[in-house]
Amino acid sequence: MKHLSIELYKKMFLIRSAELQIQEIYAQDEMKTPMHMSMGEEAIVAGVVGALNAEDQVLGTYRSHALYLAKTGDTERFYAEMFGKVGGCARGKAGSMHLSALGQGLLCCSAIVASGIPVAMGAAFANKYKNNGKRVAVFFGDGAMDEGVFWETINFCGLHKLPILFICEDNGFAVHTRREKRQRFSSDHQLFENFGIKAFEENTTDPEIIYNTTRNALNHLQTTGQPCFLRFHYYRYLEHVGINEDFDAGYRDREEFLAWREKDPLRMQRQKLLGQGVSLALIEALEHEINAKVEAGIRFARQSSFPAECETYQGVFQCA
Ligand SMILES: Cc1ncc(C[n+]2csc(CCOP(=O)(O)OP(=O)(O)O)c2C)c(N)n1
Repeated sequence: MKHLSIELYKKMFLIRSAELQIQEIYAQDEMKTPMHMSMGEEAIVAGVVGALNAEDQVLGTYRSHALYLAKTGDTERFYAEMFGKVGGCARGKAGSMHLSALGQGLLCCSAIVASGIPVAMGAAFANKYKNNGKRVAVFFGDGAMDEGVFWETINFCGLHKLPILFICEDNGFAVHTRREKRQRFSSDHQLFENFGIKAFEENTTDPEIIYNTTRNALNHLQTTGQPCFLRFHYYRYLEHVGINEDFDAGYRDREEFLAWREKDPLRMQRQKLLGQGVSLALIEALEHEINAKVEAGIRFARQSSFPAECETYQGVFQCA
């Protein structure tokens, strides 16, 4: 139990530490890619990825720094991609919004809302066909549920009992529009049951609750073959895109943020570890080690070169 608490804290600390560095560096204009920051959602990604096996596959959105870091633990290819360098996970061509790590099961991330969802269905279909035991978890925001392709995919996956978890990282906003102004439905259980999909929901910043909910969903998948839909609520700390706060933009209140910030996943988990008797010295040593890994990633990225011009059309789809 203590081991799990520490492992989840390490995943979350890596994500937060890496993004704090981005916040500092981005202002210097060394990174040209748009930034959709994960700050506030660390517990979801840490808990879900922590519950999956290493060979399981994940797909994400343009807001996937957390997913990449939790699934791979890598900082070098991560930062090199942010800097647009050849050492990056996509040789500097993808930027922050299209991270991938095929060898570690991160199949793709995409800037087109909901576009990863049918791709995840294809991966789950292939896994079932090959009978290889791999599960797929596809991450998306509540805004992706406004897209028709989400419902087509839900229908097909429910019908064919594909081994897939739908992970909705629900921050209640699509850019600046609240969910209540976009969606008529509110309760998931009946809705998804009609498609043969079991729904779970948690409103928590505790990664262990998210871990356990995901384990329950995986057990359900294992025993019934039914795909699962998991809605996890969180609060986006920063603006939709960018590294700043936006509480003066008029679509949300700072008070809302402060209430969530009280339950900040990093602070809560650190307190939990201390309460479990983990020494402050050990926690600080882990944090120090992770910060060093983050700094090493940034050094690697700065030393990596920009792709040569002749690489422009390599590794990308081209029309004849
Ligand atoms: C198909 C499509 N429509 C619109 C956009 C513009 N857009 C980018 S992000 C976004 C909101 C998505 O909100 P959500 O899915 O809740 O994710 P979040 O940004 O909150 O993580 C929109 C409408 C897009 N990228 N793709």
